[in-house]
Amino acid sequence: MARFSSCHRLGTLFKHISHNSQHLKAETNIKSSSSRSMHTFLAVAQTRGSPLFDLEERCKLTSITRNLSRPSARHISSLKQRVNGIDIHYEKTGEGDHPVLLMPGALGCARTDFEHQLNGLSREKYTIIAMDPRGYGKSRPPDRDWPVNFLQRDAEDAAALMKALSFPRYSILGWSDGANSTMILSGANPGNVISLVIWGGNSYVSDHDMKLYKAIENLEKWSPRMKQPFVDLYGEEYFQRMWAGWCNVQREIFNKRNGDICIGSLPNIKCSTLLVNGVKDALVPQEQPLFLQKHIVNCRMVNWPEGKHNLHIRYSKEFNALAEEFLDKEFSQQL
Ligand code: TYC
Repeated sequence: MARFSSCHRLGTLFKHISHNSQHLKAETNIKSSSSRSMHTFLAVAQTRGSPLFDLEERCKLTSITRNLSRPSARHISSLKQRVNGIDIHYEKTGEGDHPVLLMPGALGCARTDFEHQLNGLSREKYTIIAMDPRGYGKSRPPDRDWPVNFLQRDAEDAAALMKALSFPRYSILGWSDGANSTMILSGANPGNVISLVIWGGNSYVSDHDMKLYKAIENLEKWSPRMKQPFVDLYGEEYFQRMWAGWCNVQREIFNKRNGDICIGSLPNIKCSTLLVNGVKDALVPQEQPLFLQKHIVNCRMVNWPEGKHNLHIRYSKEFNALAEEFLDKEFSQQL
């Protein structure tokens, strides 16, 4: 963080980046073939583009896939592995030579966030490990707590999990907070990561984010439909406690770490990185992917014009195809 400590607020400082296209290194546009009609949502009266709208959409889409007792289209094993003193739950499928770790977003877990990848990515090419970070999903106990370095801790748990499962080298797909912990893992363990696919991540907390937290913090403003999947997963009390913890720790990162989530890790990411940019992501403004693209050495950004925060769920077929093409190329080059 030392390098950036002179900046009063990173978000303000780097806002100009989103207007400055000369930072683009390799950038591709993707056409979303899916043309689903927009859903009508209840309660909170969100307008398109508002953070709650995106959250609601994520919840609705994940609730479609969230029924944990539903038989899966393919065999997925639910397993536990003790790492760093706790039992980490993970889902495993596939028998391919290429190990791929999936890292979920805030409050999410393997089954809520990656049902479409667990069922959709090739089981012949990949061995897929989707992890529930500690305190999320079925990686309880312990309950989750919120040290300011909670994403570093998730990164260490994930690296330890893959080591314990005897995967010395693997690729990672990381979404949102999972993208952030994945960038930390890759920066700290460059020798272990074959390639990286990230989307919905943010490497710093900006003024914009602080305003966003104010809008989404109060659970009373969430519609029942929005809350229900989390309540089903965690129960009302634990969900409320976790959400408060997550919002608080973002503020702590802003105040105590000058907003730095994982900026220092970016130059240490040596592997080839595919950054999928949901152009309509209402949670993560465009300055964030542009910043990542600028600071990750070997980074290709693909713009998804219709993509929102949950693009891997909404456009799962296209997303999986894009990820597979990238993963396969990187894997063949390292052989
Ligand atoms: N990182 C959050 C997640 O994992 C999404 C998010 C990003 C929320 C930025 C707010 O300002 C924000 N779902």
